Amino acid sequence: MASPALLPLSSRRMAALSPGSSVSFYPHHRATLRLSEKFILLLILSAFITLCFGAIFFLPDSSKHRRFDLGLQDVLIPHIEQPRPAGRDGRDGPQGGGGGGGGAAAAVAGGGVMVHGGGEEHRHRHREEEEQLRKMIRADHERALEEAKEKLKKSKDQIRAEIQTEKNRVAQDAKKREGKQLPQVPIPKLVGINNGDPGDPETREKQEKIKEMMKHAWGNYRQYAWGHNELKPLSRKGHSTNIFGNSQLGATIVDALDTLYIMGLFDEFRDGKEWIEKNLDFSVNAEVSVFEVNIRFIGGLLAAYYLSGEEVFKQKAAQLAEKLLPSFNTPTGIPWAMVNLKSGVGRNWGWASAGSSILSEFGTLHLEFVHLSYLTGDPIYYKKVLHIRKLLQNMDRPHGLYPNYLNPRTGRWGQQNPFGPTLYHTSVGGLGDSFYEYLLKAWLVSDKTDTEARKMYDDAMEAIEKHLIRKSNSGLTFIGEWKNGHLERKMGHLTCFAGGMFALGADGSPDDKAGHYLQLGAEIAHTCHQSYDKTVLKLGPEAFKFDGGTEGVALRQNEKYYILRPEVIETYWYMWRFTHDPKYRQWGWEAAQAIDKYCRVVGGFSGVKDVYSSSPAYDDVQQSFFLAETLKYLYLLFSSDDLLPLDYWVFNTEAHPLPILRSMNSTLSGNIVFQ
Ligand code: DMJ
Repeated sequence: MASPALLPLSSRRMAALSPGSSVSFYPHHRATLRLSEKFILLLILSAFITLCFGAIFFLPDSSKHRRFDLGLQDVLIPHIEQPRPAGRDGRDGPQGGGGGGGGAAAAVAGGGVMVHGGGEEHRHRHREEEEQLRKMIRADHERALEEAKEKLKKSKDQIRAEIQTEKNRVAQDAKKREGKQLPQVPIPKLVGINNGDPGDPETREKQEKIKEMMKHAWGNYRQYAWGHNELKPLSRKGHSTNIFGNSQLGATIVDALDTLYIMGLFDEFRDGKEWIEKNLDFSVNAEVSVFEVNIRFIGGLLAAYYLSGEEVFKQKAAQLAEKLLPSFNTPTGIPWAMVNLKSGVGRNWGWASAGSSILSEFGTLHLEFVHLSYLTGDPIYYKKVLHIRKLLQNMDRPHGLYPNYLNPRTGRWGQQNPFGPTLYHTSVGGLGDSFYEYLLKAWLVSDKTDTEARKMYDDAMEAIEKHLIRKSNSGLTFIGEWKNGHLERKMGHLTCFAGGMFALGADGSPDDKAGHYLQLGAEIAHTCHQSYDKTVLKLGPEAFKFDGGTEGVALRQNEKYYILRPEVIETYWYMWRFTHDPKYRQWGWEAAQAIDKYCRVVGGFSGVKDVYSSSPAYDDVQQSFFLAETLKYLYLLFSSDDLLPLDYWVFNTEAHPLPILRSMNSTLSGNIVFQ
C-alpha cells in the first residue's frame, strides 16, 4: 500500500499506472527528489549510520573494563590481569620468551578475557551503564537532527550571521581567559638563582667559555631564525620539526630563557621576554606534541617565571596549559600524544604500536602540572596527572616493568601480540626514560611528602636492575632494553641520563641502598664516558652495543650520529654535585671542547652524522635542547654548588629548574598537600 508522502510534493505528476485502477486515486508522486530533499534524506541516513557505529564502536566494551573509583572521578580503567608464573622455559625474563610463555599479558592476548569483580549483580550494572550511554548517544543525535532541521529553515544570510556571532563569542571567551587574573600564591623561597662563581680561576675560565658558547648559539639564532622554533646553522635560516606542528612558536627562545638568566645574560633574556610578550600566541592551528610542548614550553616558561618573577611567563604558561587539556579527552584519561592547539582535537603517532600513547610522554607531565595547579589555583592539572598515576598503579606490570606503549582507548598495554607470545618493549631510554625520572622528581618536588611516587620509583628501579641492567664482558655496566622477547644489549645516548637519576634518588632509597645507587650512577657515568671516549670526535653516538666483542660502540650507520644531546653531561653534573670527584669536571670539559671543535660552525652549533669519522657531515640543526640543557648542565658543572642547589630546586626533563614546594599552605582544593 502506498503511503502519504512525507516530503512536499512536486508539481510534476506521473500518469497513473493503470488508468481506472485504485492507484489513480492516490496523489501522483514525482520520480525525482529536489536537492534540499535529498540533503535531508542524506542527513537522516548519516545520523542513523553514526548512531549504529556509535553503538558498535564507541561504547566501551564492558568485558574489558571495570569501574574504579579514584576518589577524583568515576573512570573506566582496564582490567588488571593476575600475574602468571614466568614463562614455560622458566626464564626470569619480563616477557617469558616464546613458545606460549609471556605471562599474564599473553593470556589476554590469547583471547582469555578475565572478568573481575564478576557476578550477576556486576554484569547487571554494566548492562544498565551501557543502556544509559546508548540513550545519551541517541538523545544527542536526535538533538543534532532537530538543530539541523531548524538550521535548514533559515536563510543563508541568517546562518552566516549566526556563525559569525558564535565565532565572536569563542574569540571573546578566549580573550577573557587570556586576561584572567591568576591568584596570588606564596612564591617558594628561591635560593641560588645567580652567581655560582666557582672560586678558582681555572674553573672560572671554563665557566666563561661555556657562556661564550651560549652567546654564539643564541646570537646566531637571534640573527637568522628569530621567532622560528630552531636554527639551521649552516643554511642560516629557521628550522622546525613535526613536534611543533606547522607553527613558529619560538621554541629556542622559550627553552633558552632560564639558561640565559642563570648565566647573567640579561640583555638577551630581556630580548626573549619581549618577543614572548608580543608574539607568543597559542591560538594557532598547529598539531603539537603534548610532551614536547609541556617539557620545553611550559617547563621553560615556569622556570623563567620563578627565576625572574615576570608575570608574563606565568600567564603564558597558564594559557598554554589550557590548550593542552583537550588531549586528555580519551576514554581512559591517558592523553593523546598530539593535540591541535586551535581545535583541541587529539591523536596519536601512527608509528606508536597501533595508535598507542607513549609511557615517556604521558608519564612526563607531573612536575609541570603540579606547579600549574599551584600557580593557577586550579586543581585540574594535578587531577589529570594523578589520574594517570592511579591508572598505572592498578595495571598489571609484567615482571614489575612498565611497557612503553599504552592504548588510550582500551587502557591496555600496546604491542600485545594476538598470534603468539606477548612482545612488550621496555626501556629506560627513548619511549620510557623520563617517566621513571618523574616518579622520583614528583617525590622531590613535594618536599618528599609524595611517598606514593617514591614507592613506584623504588619498585620500578628494583625491576629495572633485575631485568635490564647487566655487565659487559669487560665489566662495563649497561642498561639494555626488553624487545621482541629478549634483552637487547644496546644502550641509547638517551639512557645515559639514568646515571644522574640513580645518584639523585640514592638518598631516600629503601633498605639503606643509598651507597649502592650512588655507585650504580657512577658506573653508568663511566660507561657513557667510554662511549664518548671510543669515538674519533670524543662525542657519544646515539646508541651503542655490548655484544660479543663490541663494548660501547655503535655498529649501525644510523646510530653513529650526535645531535648535541645533553644526557651524558647531565649525569656528569649530578655525579659532580653528589661526589665532587674531579673526573666529572674533566669529562665534562672534554665533551665541551669536542662540541666546540666539531659542532661549532660560523652560524651556530650543528649536530654531526658520524662520531667515528674525522670529517663528519653536519645535520644542520641547532636543537633547542642544546641551549636549554647541554649548555646549562655544562655551565652548572663549572659553577659552585650554590647556584640552583638541589635542596631547593628540581630540574624538569628539559633541565628547567622548578622550586620544591615546601612548607606552604596549598591553595588547592582536593588532596594535594604541600604541608
Ligand atoms: C630532551 O628534549 C629531553 O631531555 C627529553 O627528556 C629527551 N631528550 C631530549 C634531549 O636529548
